Amino acid sequence: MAFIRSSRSPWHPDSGLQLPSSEITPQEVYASRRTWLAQAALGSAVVAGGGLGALLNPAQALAQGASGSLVKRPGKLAALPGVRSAVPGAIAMEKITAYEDITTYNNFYEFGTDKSAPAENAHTLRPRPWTVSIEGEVGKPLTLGIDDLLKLGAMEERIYRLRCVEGWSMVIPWVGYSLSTLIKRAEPNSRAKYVEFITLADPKQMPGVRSGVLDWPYVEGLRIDEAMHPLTLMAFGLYGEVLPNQNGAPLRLVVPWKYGFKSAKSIVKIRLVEKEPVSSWTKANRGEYGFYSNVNPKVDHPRWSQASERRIGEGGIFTPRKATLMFNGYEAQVGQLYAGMDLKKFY
Ligand SMILES: Nc1nc2c(c(=O)[nH]1)N[C@H]1C(S)=C(S)[C@@H](COP(=O)(O)O)O[C@H]1N2
Ligand SMILES: [Mo]
Repeated sequence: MAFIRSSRSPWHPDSGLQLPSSEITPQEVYASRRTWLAQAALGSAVVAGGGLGALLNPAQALAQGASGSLVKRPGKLAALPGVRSAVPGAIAMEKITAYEDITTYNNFYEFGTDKSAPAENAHTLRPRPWTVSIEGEVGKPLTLGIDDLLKLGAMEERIYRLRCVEGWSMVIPWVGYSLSTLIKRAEPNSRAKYVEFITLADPKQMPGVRSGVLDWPYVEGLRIDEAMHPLTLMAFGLYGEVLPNQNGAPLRLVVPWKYGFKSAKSIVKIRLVEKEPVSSWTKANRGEYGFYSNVNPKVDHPRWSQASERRIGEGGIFTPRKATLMFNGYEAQVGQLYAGMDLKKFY
């Protein structure tokens, strides 16, 4: 049974989270408030010493001190221990999508192209044992096992919007740490301008890779500054528990300001490279899926508008669509990465 212990509980002035009041007892609220006050002091100390000061406002600084998961664990999979709060700006003030929706409406073409196929088929994926190698333009090439990867950084809960290029979205409470924590270990050299992510493509575990729908393995890429941005998450879990297979177990990328396909699942290799990597989706259709693929309501997909989105789990076809936000709502944090770039050309 997970308790709600966080600065974002209902008394918090800018809480937008919809926590059912039945889940919060007065004792928990009291305990939470004390934790919050204690952690707030700690939070500002961390902030003063860290490199993130410029991104902070006071409410965010307080939020940074939260400890424990904001969401109630579904109790389906193993809990991830020691979950703490997020980096500034990493909590969407919106209703969190239900676990059921997050885990049954998926894109993971290695298990089939229907939205329900990953949940139905991904039981054959074996998330253990698992290794990830980091290679290329690095001083210290590394291969790490999943247990070492889990211990490499402090586990943070980050409630991010996920916006698929197809026009739907969710709000997902991921658990993980900044990708930069992992990449720094390999000591990238000055030629490391981009990062390429290579995912598992094993036909024995993944029936979909026998189809030619994409060029396997699924490959994605980021510019090095995008990869090192504090919001870029190496996710190991969601809803306080390890990742369900269909969501990219045992570890997947989450880049919240880009269309969902940039967030590669079930990663086995990370390569630091000099040239812009060609992702599987760009290879499949260069005109429709660019390297940057930043969420942008003003740049339409060739076949549909990107101005609005359908929030999964919130109503049916008669429910009004939500306006899509520039950089998926993370413009304050990431906008400066693209200063001076023509975002219509570099989509
Ligand atoms: N390896 C791999 N990663 C992938 C995909 C995929 O098909 N294979 N689909 C992408 C797309 S299009 C989206 S929208 C997100 C969906 O993540 P979710 O199912 O956890 O919501 O995963 C991305 N990562
Ligand atoms: Mo997507």
